[in-house]
Amino acid sequence: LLFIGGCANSPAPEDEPGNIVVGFSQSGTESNWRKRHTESIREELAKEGYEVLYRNGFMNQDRQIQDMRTFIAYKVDMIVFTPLVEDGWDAVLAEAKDAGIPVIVVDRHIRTAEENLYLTHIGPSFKAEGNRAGLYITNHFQNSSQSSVKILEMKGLANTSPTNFRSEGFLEVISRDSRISIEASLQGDYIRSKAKDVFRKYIEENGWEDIDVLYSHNDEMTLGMLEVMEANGIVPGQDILIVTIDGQAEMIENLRAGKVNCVVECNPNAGWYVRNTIKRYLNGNTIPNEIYMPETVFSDKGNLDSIPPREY
Ligand code: GYE
Repeated sequence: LLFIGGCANSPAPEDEPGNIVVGFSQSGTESNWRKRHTESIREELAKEGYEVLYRNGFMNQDRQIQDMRTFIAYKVDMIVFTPLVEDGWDAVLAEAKDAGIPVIVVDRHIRTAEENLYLTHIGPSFKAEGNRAGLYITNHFQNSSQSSVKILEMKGLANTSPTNFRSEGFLEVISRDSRISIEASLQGDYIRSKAKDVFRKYIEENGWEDIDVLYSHNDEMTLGMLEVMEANGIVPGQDILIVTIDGQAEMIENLRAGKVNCVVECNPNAGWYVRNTIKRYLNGNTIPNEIYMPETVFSDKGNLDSIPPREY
């Protein structure tokens, strides 16, 4: 079991890496980004010698809650969990707390009625990602004589912090230029086929000629929309300026080919941070409530030759 004491000179006998069991509940496998995120965490925890019990929730919250209950029943030492949505976790987190099992929330944020139901949250700043996407657009049109700039926003899954913050951060920046506005916001749930269908339907009904910019909350949805554009004679990156989030390898190729204009990185490599946090916690260190991961942006206005190789 877990050593929670703060005295560095008297390590508990249980505090041996081989004895630590971590339950890792992932929300799904909807994107290459997510697959890399899962691998990153599993790889790093294995390096530390922790035993990892892994469960995939397949984008079903009830299933994810069931997975966490299984970990509690197994009396794991620690739960790492990447929540599908923001709300609805209070009961299972209280059960983990009663069982004395610390929980680390990774990637998306959660909202709980009671405080201290989990140890910490580790993830990127989704608001900063939205800001960066907005900045690319305001910079791009800064010296243009165009009197209006209309944006189609393809949102990720509702009731998730990346979706809310990516919208909020984006709006915050584009609202500085009164010519720029969101013409339509569609919902693609971070899923390629969903965004493809929703976008196809949108242009069937509204045409696309009014749209100057596509702002897409993730690469998988952008890939689906690129297929629709190409099938409809729209030249992506030219007829419509494209800003997308994540930075999957395939999207970096599209950026180099001029099919998309700006890729805001979302860093999936959470593994090292999770590993380090668990280790520090087991050693009795105080853990901050929020741990941010660094990220950057790649665009046709930057140096395309210096983009680090992608492993996702
Ligand atoms: O951008 C997307 C994935 O929650 C930040 O979820 C994550 C998002 C990521 O499906 O590709």
